[in-house]
Amino acid sequence: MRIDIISLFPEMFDGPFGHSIIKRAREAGLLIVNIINPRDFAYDKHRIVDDYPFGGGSGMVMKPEPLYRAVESAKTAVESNKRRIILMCPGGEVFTQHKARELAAYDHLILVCGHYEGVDERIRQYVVDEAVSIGDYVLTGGELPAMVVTDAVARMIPGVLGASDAAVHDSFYSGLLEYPQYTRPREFNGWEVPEVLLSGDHAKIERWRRKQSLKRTLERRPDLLASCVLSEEDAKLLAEIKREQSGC
Ligand code: 4FV
Repeated sequence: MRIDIISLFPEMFDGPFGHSIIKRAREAGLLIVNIINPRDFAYDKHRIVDDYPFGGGSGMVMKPEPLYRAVESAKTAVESNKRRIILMCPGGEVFTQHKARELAAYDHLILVCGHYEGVDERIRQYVVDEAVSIGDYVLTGGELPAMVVTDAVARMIPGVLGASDAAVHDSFYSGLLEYPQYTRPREFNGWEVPEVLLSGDHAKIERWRRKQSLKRTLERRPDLLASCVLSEEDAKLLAEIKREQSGC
């Protein structure tokens, strides 16, 4: 997969994309990340990329021309019929694991990072395919959201997480919160590891983990429980959890 990111601050990406899993994925050629600075497409003497909002108001708005040309340069640089152009902004569809899996099916993503008060509306209207938000809060720029999307999508690329099925055990993969994880030592500060995990009985361990995921999701994110597909076994486990919670 190739991800072109349109940003006025290319250096911001050095850190997050220069370490660990993303760095290895890039070195392995599983992921190409390229940052394009719209200022390189501002041809006036002062290379202006933002201007005052029509109609007045505080702050500056990113101009359409440098952004348009930057996106066009990314489109012409790569032959692709599975491309998605996304504007990172608070008004977009809220990003989820489901969205990450959907975007991982493309082979070319172009992520447009706004800054200041945002980008000229004609970019959202005529240049991008969709807008995506990482959450209902306002950031100083679209760079952090672009990093979040890149990280979550990269994990879904086969081979990026090493063990091919690692992502399958993800939180949210099954729509439930993840089960608790433990590692050595067995006892720490008098804090024990649940016996079942040391039993070697994989069926019991799988059942315990599924029950823990259901219990956590019921307690912390019942909204998720409502939207995921539960098996017969899950229904039995949920009844068991509720009985235990009601002390019966
Ligand atoms: C944002 C978000 C976000 C808004 C104005 C950048 C800022 C500035 N993007 N999810 N939340 N963007 O706050 O994606 O241009």
